[in-house]
Amino acid sequence: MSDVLVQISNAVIEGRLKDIPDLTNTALSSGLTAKEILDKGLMPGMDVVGVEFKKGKKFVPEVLLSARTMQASLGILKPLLEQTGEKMTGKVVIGTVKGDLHDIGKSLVGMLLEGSGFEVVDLGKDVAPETFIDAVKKEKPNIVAMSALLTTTMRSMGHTITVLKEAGLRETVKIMVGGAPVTMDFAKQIGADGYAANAPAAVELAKQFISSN
Ligand code: B12
Repeated sequence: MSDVLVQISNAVIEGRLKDIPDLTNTALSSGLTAKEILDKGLMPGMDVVGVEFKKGKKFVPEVLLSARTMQASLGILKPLLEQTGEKMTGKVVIGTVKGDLHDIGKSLVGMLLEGSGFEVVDLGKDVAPETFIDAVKKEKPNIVAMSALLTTTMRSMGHTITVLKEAGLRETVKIMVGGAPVTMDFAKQIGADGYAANAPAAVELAKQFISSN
């Protein structure tokens, strides 16, 4: 593999934010396409980060730094990917549900999804069901991802699914839920399509959703 792609992977793994713009530009001027840099540099780097996080070898601040490094490169690559009409893996609308201000885990999930080639529309925190609905209408995502950290706000996930059903949009998307108090049982109870316990598992689930479509 090209040396600069290995350097890009390593910069992501080590969270070397300040090195990534130069490396990305070097890769582009050496003739590599934006898609090659994404698929063979950034994604393999984020894969390693995901595995190390799962094993407990990396912690949240390090993962966030790696995700920011990847995002800085994506900032350069995105306009080029759009120009060439390259398809992203899929589109995800993500947000922390109404009444809940915890957004660290949600952002981590969003960043890892982006690092895995998904287009991510982050609605932020305290997101009302109606805002999710509007985003589904406007963005036409493959997946809606909801986060809740409070036992009191978990219910808003179920309410959002009900409102999606009422709007006739439920069958247009796969729905995944997560956050510390959320469980697989709860996900089933409210009619979500899946639950993941952490960000790397959320990426795996999102990929499964896309490949089963
Ligand atoms: C940081 C924090 C805050 C910060 C949030 C800052 C921010 N910008 O997010 C602040 C100070 C604002 C805060 C406020 C409150 N907090 Co608070 N907070 C926490 C704390 C310490 C850490 C949460 C966190 O960021 N964890 C790190 C991230 C990376 O982990 P995570 O969120 O679980 O996300 C991972 C997974 O869950 C999963 N995941 C997350 N989202 C999603 C989504 C999908 C789709 C998928 C698939 C996966 C997934 O992947 C993530 C990455 O691996 C927790 C305690 C804890 N240990 O969890 C309490 C905690 C969540 N807070 C709690 C409480 C009570 C509150 C307050 C009510 C306190 C108060 N009295 O004011 C307020 C509520 C404000 C509100 N309306 O939301 C309680 C909740 C209790 C409960 N069972 O409901 C906790 C558990 C603390 C406790 N032990 O009492 N809090």
